[in-house]
Amino acid sequence: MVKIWRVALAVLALTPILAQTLEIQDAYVRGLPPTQRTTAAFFTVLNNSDNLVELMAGSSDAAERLEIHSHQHRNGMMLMQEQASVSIGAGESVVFAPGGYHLMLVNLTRPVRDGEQLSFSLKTGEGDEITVVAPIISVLKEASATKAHTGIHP
Ligand SMILES: [Cu+2]
Repeated sequence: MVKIWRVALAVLALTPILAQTLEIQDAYVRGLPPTQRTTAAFFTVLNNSDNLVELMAGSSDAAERLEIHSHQHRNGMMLMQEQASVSIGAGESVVFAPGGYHLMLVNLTRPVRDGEQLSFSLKTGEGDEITVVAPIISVLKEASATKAHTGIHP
């Protein structure tokens, strides 16, 4: 029993700290016709650590740059605003979803075809980086209620 415990500790010690801190769930990238230069990625981020984490955009080989955006309703208009970072409290999660926070992939360097995969990274204020491999799902397959609310752009 003691021996097994030691092995478990050794495995924990080898696990990258970031993997224990941030967990990305249900990630997908919106698939669009090849004429589109920009798309968005959606996911849920869990902060499993005991500290507040500042989440920031990383990079992707499928786009020139990544930006975190929020949506705000102001005077009946919906505005997208770039966010330098998103704060995630200890033990809390933040949902990136159509109509809310989203990760914009700006100036796509390749088509985002339904059924394929794409990788992008996210960074933390501490300088850690986490890479996410996400499926591309055509905008035509997203819930119709979501599309009616947001149009082709997130
Ligand atoms: Cu946006």
